[in-house]
Amino acid sequence: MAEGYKDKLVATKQAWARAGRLVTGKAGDPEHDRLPPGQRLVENWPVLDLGVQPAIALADWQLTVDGLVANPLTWTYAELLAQPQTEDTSDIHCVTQWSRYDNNWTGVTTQHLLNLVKPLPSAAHLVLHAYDGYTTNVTLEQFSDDDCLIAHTHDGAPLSREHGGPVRLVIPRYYLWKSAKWLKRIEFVGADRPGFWENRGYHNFADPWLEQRYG
Ligand SMILES: Nc1nc2c(c(=O)[nH]1)N[C@H]1C(S)=C(S)[C@@H](COP(=O)(O)O)O[C@H]1N2
Ligand SMILES: [Mo]
Repeated sequence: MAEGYKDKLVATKQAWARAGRLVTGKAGDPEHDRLPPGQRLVENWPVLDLGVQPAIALADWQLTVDGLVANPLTWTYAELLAQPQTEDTSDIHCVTQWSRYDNNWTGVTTQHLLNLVKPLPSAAHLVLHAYDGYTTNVTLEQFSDDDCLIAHTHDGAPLSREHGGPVRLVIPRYYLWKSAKWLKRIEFVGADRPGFWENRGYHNFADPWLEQRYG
């Protein structure tokens, strides 16, 4: 594991995944409920990561989008801001059983990005790479959700370093470990490639309404 990672915390969470901790076994109904099964509402915003919170100056931040796309690209922070900006409010759900309502995000929609890079027909999966070495995987379909943002602003303020600033992914329909903080690279691939937590017992798809905590 990379230097500075909280190895003990990772081992504990991996053991919880093996033991199926925190699973209630109930299915939720997003049509009628707001809180997915087994979750409790928090007003604060907990910080969870591997213990390495990279400091990336705005002048140094870059996002590379590559792999199976017709038009790979790299954005500087200024180039990200020069794209059409979208504001969206969504709830976030963490696998460690807390949910936080009404997070107001500003950023670039993944739909806009997809229109620019044009995934090849073979690009069914994505790997999100972060500046701390973290990775997580999503399907192209998950990534295409209209509330999925490459976000730089939260509740009107620049996203703080501890929560993934300058830029993180926000994919609110899935457990929060899919929302890569300190986003560095979006790689389009043909075959699914599980990421950091998916390789340690977390569910590959991570739908909180189906309580897909572990898989
Ligand atoms: N780059 C990176 N992104 C990450 C993580 C991480 O360790 N590194 N942890 C994930 C996990 S497990 C969670 S629960 C959320 C926590 O986001 P927050 O600290 O903003 O609440 O970030 C996710 N994204
Ligand atoms: Mo997490």
